[in-house]
Amino acid sequence: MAKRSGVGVLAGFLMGFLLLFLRVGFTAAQNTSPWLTLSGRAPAVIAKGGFSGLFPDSSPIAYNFVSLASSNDTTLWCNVQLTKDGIGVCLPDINLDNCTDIVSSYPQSRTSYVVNGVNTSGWFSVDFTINDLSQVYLKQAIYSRTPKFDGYPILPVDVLGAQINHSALWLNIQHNAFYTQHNLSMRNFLLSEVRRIIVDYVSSPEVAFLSGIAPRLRNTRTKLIFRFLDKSISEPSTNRTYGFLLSNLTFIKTFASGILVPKNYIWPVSSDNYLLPHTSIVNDAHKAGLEIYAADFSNDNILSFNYSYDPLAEYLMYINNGVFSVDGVLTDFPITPSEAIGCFSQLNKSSVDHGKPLIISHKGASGDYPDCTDLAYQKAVDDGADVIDCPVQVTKDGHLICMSSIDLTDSTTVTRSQFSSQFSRIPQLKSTLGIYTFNLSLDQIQKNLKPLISQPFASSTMVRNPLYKNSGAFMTLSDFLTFAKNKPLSGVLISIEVSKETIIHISNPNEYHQNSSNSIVLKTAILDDI
Ligand SMILES: *[C@@H]1O[C@H](CO)[C@@H](O)[C@H](O)[C@H]1NC(C)=O
Ligand SMILES: *[C@@H]1O[C@H](CO)[C@@H](O)[C@H](O)[C@H]1NC(C)=O
Ligand SMILES: *[C@@H]1O[C@H](CO)[C@@H](O)[C@H](O)[C@H]1NC(C)=O
Ligand SMILES: *[C@@H]1O[C@H](CO)[C@@H](O)[C@H](O)[C@H]1NC(C)=O
Ligand SMILES: *[C@@H]1O[C@H](CO)[C@@H](O)[C@H](O)[C@H]1NC(C)=O
Ligand SMILES: *[C@@H]1O[C@H](CO)[C@@H](O)[C@H](O)[C@H]1NC(C)=O
Ligand SMILES: *[C@@H]1O[C@H](CO)[C@@H](O)[C@H](O)[C@H]1NC(C)=O
Ligand SMILES: *[C@@H]1O[C@H](CO)[C@@H](O)[C@H](O)[C@H]1NC(C)=O
Ligand SMILES: *[C@@H]1O[C@H](CO)[C@@H](O)[C@H](O)[C@H]1NC(C)=O
Ligand SMILES: *[C@@H]1O[C@H](CO)[C@@H](O)[C@H](O)[C@H]1NC(C)=O
Ligand SMILES: CC(=O)N[C@H]1CO[C@H](CO)[C@@H](O)[C@@H]1O
Repeated sequence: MAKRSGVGVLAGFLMGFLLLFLRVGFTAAQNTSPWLTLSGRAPAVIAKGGFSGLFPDSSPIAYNFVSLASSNDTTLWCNVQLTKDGIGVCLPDINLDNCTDIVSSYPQSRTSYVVNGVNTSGWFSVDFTINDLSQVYLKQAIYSRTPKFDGYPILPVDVLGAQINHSALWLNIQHNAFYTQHNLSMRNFLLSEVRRIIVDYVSSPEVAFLSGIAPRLRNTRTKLIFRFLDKSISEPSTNRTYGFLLSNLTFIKTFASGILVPKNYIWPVSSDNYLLPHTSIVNDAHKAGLEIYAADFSNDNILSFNYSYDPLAEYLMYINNGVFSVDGVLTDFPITPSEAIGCFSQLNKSSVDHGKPLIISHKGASGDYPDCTDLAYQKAVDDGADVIDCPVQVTKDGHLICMSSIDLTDSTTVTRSQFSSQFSRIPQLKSTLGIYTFNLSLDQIQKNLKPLISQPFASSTMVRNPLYKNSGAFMTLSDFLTFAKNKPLSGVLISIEVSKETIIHISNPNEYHQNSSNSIVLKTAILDDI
């Protein structure tokens, strides 16, 4: 499943960008093998507040960017709030303090209201007219994302529908009960809106709201979608938990044509971040005649180790797993599901190029297993790499071994072995101390050391799968070539990072260090015939 996991580890969303620009012009799939969605069509990509992974959620730039960086059938999602004068605007949060700079224009207007039974303090759209809000600007609400694009105006739903290019529109009505308490009618807003603009989907977590408008929207193109929240939360109009409501999808079908669920309703994740077996909800929903959409996808929040931080791998688990496909995904980064659907689903594995560009592994699938081990190379082959790579180092007794670093402290447990004190300082290689491959014999390495998974992003808390941190076996160059012989590869790459010559010729150790940390190979060879 993890198509590219470990095969060159870059932040997943950046890869998404690169791939898009290589592949502009693809269309969402019209494959020969049918999708396992309810309709048999490709799953929908729903851009939550536009391209909100990069730009402030619901800003004009976030919505406009979707048409540049997503498949052309992407649906735009707007989370509707109502102003004091009854205008619908797109804002991701009922509390404006969370997503705008309102505190600077209206510092005195903080209030508290009960929202679904919870006393909530902040700034609320019910206290401001659309004119008041013209002085308020959107800001990035997730602090790990860039604030560079803060400062765009709040967008009325009308303007989104009429002036921003899109192929479909999804309005989410999260807080009908709250607006009703404030004498504002979401129902009236919506019924007048559908006369002015085309609304493809309306979702809400409130049963009474959807069942109330369902008769009015029957025989229109607007689909009603019931949104499930966390299973323990009570649905405000039935006073039943969402977990309870899930047990009767026939009831949901009486007023909705689909459901939207948190993604963990489908693939639950354990408390230590491993993916548990999938539930039966997708097939259950389809059996009940309901479409099912999955929410909460974002490239910078990939929690389960099973995905190796590869958001593409995550989408493929929901749309191309051989058992079911959701009917759509709600995402902050619409480019990635666009790729998953348009480029990486239903690939013909037996065709020579697997339908994709040449993929060269980076020390095997080193995001999943310790660098250059048998397990890392096997995973790279399983993931569809075309070329696997061996950085060659030399042992004391002259054997050639695949090892990502000449310094054993980088990728083995040498510091916890009987050789832990055999440090040397070799300025041509490293300004600090190291224990080098050429200081131990092959036998000493294989018998006494274990591989150690690399952790290039551990400082940003992206820790690699602890289950495999010392797994796998070291491989000599000869083991590597034997392994590669019968595999469906187009070649191997052998890199010689440090030769006698380079050590002699590099006089400035910093210069070498810079090259080696970028893994630039000084001599490479692609062998077509293994
Ligand atoms: C998307 O692009 C494809 C070809 O590039 C085109 O055939 C299709 O009509 C477009 N769809 C929409 C909704 O614009
Ligand atoms: C958003 O608002 C809620 C209260 O509605 C608050 O608990 C939360 O901390 C806020 N988040 C941010 C990012 O401001
Ligand atoms: C809600 O919280 C605010 C601030 O914490 C407090 O002043 C107010 O009295 C509370 N309202 C209710 C109804 O509990
Ligand atoms: C919408 O897209 C069409 C065709 O791609 C283009 O001609 C038009 O200028 C776009 N409109 C806006 C408001 O961007
Ligand atoms: C809503 O309207 C009712 C009846 O007209 C009134 O009693 C109530 O105070 C209003 N509530 C708000 C929040 O304006
Ligand atoms: C919801 O259920 C709780 C406890 O079961 C009860 O106290 C409350 O009155 C109910 N609310 C409504 C609106 O039925
Ligand atoms: C499920 O909902 C349907 C339709 O509302 C109803 O007829 C049926 O009795 C419900 N089943 C259960 C087990 O509650
Ligand atoms: C996730 O990874 C764990 C550990 O490798 C494995 O036991 C589990 O089966 C995987 N989950 C799925 C759904 O493949
Ligand atoms: C997959 O590719 C193989 C080899 O090119 C070809 O023979 C086969 O027909 C393809 N299968 C499909 C379903 O396209
Ligand atoms: C490691 O090997 C180098 C080169 O042969 C040698 O100079 C150094 O003393 C050795 N270090 C140890 C601790 O054996
Ligand atoms: C092979 C290679 O890329 N060598 C580079 C090492 O770094 C120096 C200085 O940064 C470059 O000039 C070399 O081209």
